[in-house]
Amino acid sequence: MSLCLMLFPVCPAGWKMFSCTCYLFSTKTDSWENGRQDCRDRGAELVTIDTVEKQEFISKTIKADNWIGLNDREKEGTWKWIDGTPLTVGYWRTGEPNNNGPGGEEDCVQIRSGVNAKESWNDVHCDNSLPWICAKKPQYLHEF
Ligand SMILES: [Ca+2]
Ligand SMILES: [Ca+2]
Ligand SMILES: [Ca+2]
Repeated sequence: MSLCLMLFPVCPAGWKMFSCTCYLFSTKTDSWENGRQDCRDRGAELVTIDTVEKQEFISKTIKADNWIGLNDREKEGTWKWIDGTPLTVGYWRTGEPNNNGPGGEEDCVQIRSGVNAKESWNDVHCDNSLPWICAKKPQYLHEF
């Protein structure tokens, strides 16, 4: 059993637990920045997807295209997670990222629903209105 599970992790009501992280799938839609702010207001951040297991969990949970915490706003073509970590493994759709859409420059990333989990990311305009996914660590009933 993992250390996390031995400490009895709990997520707030309405959040889902996966791999010792709590996830909130928003029901509202807004810009990437406003989604990010909503996560921060909840003591969380837009989700970082750093394992294929997380990618698959999120992919099968979402019912619509959702914001994730990845962007190239600072330097075009340099993808970073919200904590500044560079992207190592991405699950892009064929032809993406293309920085090229009807909204103009595409610097924020959506995970698409209803497509192959390993090919589901697309860069889109940051002002598009999408639901978003927040993530944070659980609280523990047993603290050392
Ligand atoms: Ca750009
Ligand atoms: Ca871009
Ligand atoms: Ca794109």
